[in-house]
Amino acid sequence: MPKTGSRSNWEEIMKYRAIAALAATLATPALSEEVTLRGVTAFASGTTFSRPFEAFVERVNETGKGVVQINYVGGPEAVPTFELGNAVSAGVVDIANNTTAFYTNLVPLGDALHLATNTIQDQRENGCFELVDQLHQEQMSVKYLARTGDNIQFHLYLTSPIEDTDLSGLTLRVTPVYRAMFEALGATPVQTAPGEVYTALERGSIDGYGWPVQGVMDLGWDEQTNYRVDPGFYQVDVNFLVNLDRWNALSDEAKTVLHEAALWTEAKNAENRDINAEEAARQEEAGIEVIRFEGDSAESWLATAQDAGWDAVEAIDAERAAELKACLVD
Ligand code: 173
Repeated sequence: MPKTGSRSNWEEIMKYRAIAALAATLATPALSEEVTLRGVTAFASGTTFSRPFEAFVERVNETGKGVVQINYVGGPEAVPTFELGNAVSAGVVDIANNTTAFYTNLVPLGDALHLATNTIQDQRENGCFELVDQLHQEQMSVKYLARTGDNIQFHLYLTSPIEDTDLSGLTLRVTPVYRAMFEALGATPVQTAPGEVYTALERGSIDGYGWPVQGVMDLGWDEQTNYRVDPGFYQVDVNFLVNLDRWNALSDEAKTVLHEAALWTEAKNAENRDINAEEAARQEEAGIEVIRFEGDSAESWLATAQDAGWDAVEAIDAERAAELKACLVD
């Protein structure tokens, strides 16, 4: 082959290679594989505190076509309630719907989240979101993606009436949410997953339990419940957590899909006020009577809730507790 021809051939090859390399670079995002995340919820599938996550999954599977999808595996039948924190931390699960009360073993200061009096929208604005995200990343190796449950309070439910805020002599089902408060009021706490509450009531091994205003009917607990104590206290936090390695490996496009669906979900927290009222009416229809503390009793009930709650968080880490309190409490 003539020398010139060989050179031009060589140049052609090099040119082709350069174009091919450039094309490959440009084509990478379009050709990148759709990522599928394994999702698990800490609450029974189809019940109140799984529903926002289920709507989120549906949303992501719609808006994230070709980019990111969530394979919703299920609830505590797939991963036991108090194990889900470890599972998402270790990457056995990629994305979890979980409340801090179920993973205090990993993020003890998470107990501060239900003491918030502002909303997740406020927390995104005032920097609290970053602080909470940082805690989750450092202590649990998860990305804190979203918070649901704003505007929903917790209550004490009972099988027999009480006269005042003294809970001594009562054995009450708790999670870390209620423990400090109920103990401060003299109760004997017994920690169980939600899945064990019905049986505990049926057997008479507990006199009552802590639970939010929503969800009692979903779980059929109204059959074993005679009283709800008002006022409610604290504010539910049910969070979406993504395994940190998995999150970091996602494309920017996939992260955006998840982030936008998170904000979309959080905007729906506003609907909880109406749902609370509907649920309270349904409880009344089901025969659950309200024991309402008024005046000084109400004040001391709520003050004990706040004080005992923050004392417990401060005992874990006073400095960080103060930082959290400054941005979670109005
Ligand atoms: O009572 C509980 O199991 C609990 O702590 C909780 C937290 C958030 C939502 C629902 C229940």
